[in-house]
Amino acid sequence: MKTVEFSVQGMTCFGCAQGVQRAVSRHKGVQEAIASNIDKNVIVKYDETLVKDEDITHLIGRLGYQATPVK
Ligand SMILES: [Cu+2]
Repeated sequence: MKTVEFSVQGMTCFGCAQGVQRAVSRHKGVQEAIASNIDKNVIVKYDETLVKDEDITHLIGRLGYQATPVK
């Protein structure tokens, strides 16, 4: 398991964060996702044999937000 913080541009309210959190949580290999419109991020715990950072950034991108892994 790996935990990565992604900074996310464009989540302007709690509803945005909830939508991102729900979608990322449901992605295969993701154990937990916690999104915050206040911190403008989502913290994702996932199995790195099933998911890559890029899969998460693409998923969030399809929802209309720009995500970048924080190294
Ligand atoms: Cu919103």
